[in-house]
Amino acid sequence: MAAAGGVTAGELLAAVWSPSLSPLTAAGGAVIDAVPPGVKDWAVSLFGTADKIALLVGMALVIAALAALAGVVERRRPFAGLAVIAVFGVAGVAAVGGRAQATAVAFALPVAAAAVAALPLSLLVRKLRAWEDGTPEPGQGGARRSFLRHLAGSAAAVLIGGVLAGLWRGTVLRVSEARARVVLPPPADPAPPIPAGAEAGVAGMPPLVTPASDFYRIDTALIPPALDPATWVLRVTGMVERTVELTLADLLAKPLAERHVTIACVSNPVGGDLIGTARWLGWPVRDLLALAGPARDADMVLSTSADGWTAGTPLEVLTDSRDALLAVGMNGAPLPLEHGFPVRLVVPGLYGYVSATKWVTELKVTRFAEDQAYWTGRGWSDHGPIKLSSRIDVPRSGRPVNAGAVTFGGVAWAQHTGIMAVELRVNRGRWQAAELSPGISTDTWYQWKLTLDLTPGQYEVQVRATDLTGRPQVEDVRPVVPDGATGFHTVRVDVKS
Ligand SMILES: Nc1nc2c(c(=O)[nH]1)N[C@H]1C(S)=C(S)[C@@H](COP(=O)(O)O)O[C@H]1N2
Ligand SMILES: [Mo]
Repeated sequence: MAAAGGVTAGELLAAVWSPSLSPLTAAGGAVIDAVPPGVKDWAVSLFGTADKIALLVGMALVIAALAALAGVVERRRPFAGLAVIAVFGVAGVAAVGGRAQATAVAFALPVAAAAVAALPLSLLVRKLRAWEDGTPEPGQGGARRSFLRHLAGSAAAVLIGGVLAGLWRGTVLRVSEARARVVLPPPADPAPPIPAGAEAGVAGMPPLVTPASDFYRIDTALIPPALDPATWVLRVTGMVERTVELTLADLLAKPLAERHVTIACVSNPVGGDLIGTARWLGWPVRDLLALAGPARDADMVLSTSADGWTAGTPLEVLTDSRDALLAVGMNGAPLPLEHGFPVRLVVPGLYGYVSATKWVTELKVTRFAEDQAYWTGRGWSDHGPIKLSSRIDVPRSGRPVNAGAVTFGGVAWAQHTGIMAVELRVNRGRWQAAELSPGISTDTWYQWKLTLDLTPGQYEVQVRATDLTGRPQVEDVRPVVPDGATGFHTVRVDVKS
């Protein structure tokens, strides 16, 4: 029962946090890899297409045998069985280590599973011993009844956990398969080419275009909603001449535009990494809104996600010439589940909390005076234009470097305005112009670099940017609440001789 509890807990946690690699699938994969080819062929010829089932049954038998051993030794000597459980955990970690999809979360799962298994093992064995040690009178049986009650309770928990894990895993797998079948049309309006030299070419800098797997994720969803693309609909409602309904097929048939856009979180501290650039494919929101015909006195669009989260975006920003997109693609693939599959909003120039609704299902045309979005009224401003900022990526703060030519590199952004200049200063000395790479567009971050000659010692290096209207970055240090942090990113550099 304890082993079943541990395995179920591991699978349940995996269903939520690591759908592509659970302890059981890792162990199964490890067994498949370890089996010599001859035995594999023999198994396939014996079980045919039932070879996966056979593997699972085999694993269940091995786990049951080890679990029985754990129970027997735990009954003889307290904690001895826990050692057997620990072996389970270590084997699970080793199995995860051999998998290509291994992540920190996946490594933690077998440990968590073993910890969960340890509890009922020691509890149930203690109850069992109490029952055995006592001299149970017929009809009395307090210890016996207590043992059986705990056994039944554990069984119920395992059953419920198992059903939940199976259902959730099934949904995620089904939606992942549906996502894999989504064919994105080529953009009618392709992304402008990335200008030569946009990559500053400094070793150790994050790439100009952030891979989806490295893209920061911020949302209130404990587990990302798994939406069936076949039944997804977006409704445009509120102060409009006519409500509009859009299916994914409708959306994919529209002339789509592809744009590089850098999105950022309002909670990104100065120098933080809650920011990333992707090539988004989508239909301009202004074209959708034009179909609906917003009322003259409307000034906000309240977008709602499948899980009830909302963002309030100025209507003007969604209808002006910028490419606010109803996005279906990220870096050439359908949106990942965590980034809003099947459809999200991407609005150049606004923090995510007022614009970037993932798993979007409704756009309500309304007024700021009438509707509040999720974070508005929770201490955050109802308007959230991204603040001009810059960051030093290389060298990393506190990482020692060799004396001589030290190359600094980083990014600067002022979405929809663009960057004119980036400067560095050492120990609050004079500002020195960095070499600014071209942005992909004014809607993306710009990379920059500057090589300084530094003698051994400790330095404080700061960066500041100026946008294309000539406005300098704000030096005043302000926190992320209520509408985004300001201040200069400052790093400490240790120059060794
Ligand atoms: N449905 C939903 N969409 C959401 C959020 C959310 O909590 N729920 N968070 C927003 C915030 S605060 C940010 S910064 C961006 C982050 O997008 P990403 O996770 O794709 O990087 O998503 C936005 N869209
Ligand atoms: Mo955010």
